[in-house]
Amino acid sequence: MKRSFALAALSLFLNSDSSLAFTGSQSAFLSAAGSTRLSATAVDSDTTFDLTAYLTAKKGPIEAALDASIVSTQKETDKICESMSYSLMAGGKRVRPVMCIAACEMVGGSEDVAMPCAVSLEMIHTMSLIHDDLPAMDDDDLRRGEPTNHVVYGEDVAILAGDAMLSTSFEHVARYTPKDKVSADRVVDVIVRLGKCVGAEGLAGGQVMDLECEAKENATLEELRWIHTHKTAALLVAAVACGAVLGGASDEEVAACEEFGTKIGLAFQVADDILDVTASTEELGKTAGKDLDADKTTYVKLLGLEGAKEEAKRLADEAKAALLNKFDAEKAAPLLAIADYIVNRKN
Ligand code: GRG
Repeated sequence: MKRSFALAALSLFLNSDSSLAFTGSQSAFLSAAGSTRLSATAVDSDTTFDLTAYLTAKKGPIEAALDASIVSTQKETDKICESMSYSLMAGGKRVRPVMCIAACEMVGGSEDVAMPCAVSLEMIHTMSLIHDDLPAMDDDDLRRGEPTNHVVYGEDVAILAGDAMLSTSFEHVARYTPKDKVSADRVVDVIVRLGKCVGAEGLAGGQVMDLECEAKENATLEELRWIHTHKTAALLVAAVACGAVLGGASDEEVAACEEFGTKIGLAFQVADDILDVTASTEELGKTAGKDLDADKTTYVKLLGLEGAKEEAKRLADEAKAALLNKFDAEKAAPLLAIADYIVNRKN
């Protein structure tokens, strides 16, 4: 019971601006979440961790860093910067930035070291949403509870805003990662990881395979796993691995983060497929039931609703086990709690 309060409060927190997060009954709701006892059933991660407090502490700095990251410096750039900021600041749960910072802190690094990368990750994620919503892709007119970028700015500007946000993400992490705290080698490693997770072995490759499978009558579970390992999990892998690299992790620690990211990234997608059939458009901030209506191959279609729920839980347990293989539960507590949130989220 206590845990479901925490999850609902977390969902509220992650999707509301700071003025909404602590008002009236919502405030009571958040404090009811209080200190959440996280007890992973299949792995030995019994620990007490206040996820709501952790996220409350992270939300302000992340939103401020995102807001400051796109600035028009001349009137000629006003339009494209407005279009970029429109989608970047439209809300969103900020899962990837939080995971990057949590991984950095887990290995002994600090928030400021990971923040430029956290911003880059959210830029990459947001640009992928802008392009995903285009008529040539998923053709959607609602995202994060607002009209999609191309609906407001037109297809031409939306494509260019996505392109600009992608290149700005690389500029941002290279320019602003503190040089006195992180070696140039580690920054290059991070840039390589970000580049890889966007390209043919990441979001873009996963999306192409997704489009190919849409045209197929019966895509297999193996094909679905390939698609989402690349389209969805790759960016979550990059988030935790880059955070760990920036925090000074060893190769073995980074490898544990990669395994965690792959499993929890797939679990994230299974949860997304479940929400497509169980949540409303209002709850999701995007069109609900779209995959179902299109008879798209999803985890729910292949495994059934209960089977998909079991798959999500199995993947989350394996993700947590991978982390606990290398880190003690105290240090890993934020990422373990976020893993639970990812499979139990309401949007
Ligand atoms: C990256 C070059 C390049 C092109 C983009 C369109 C495309 C290629 C890829 C699609 C990527 C995509 C939309 C994957 C789905 C991932 C997913 C489950 C998104 C939802 O993420 P949430 O729930 O969203 O974190 P919020 O709005 O909360 O941030």
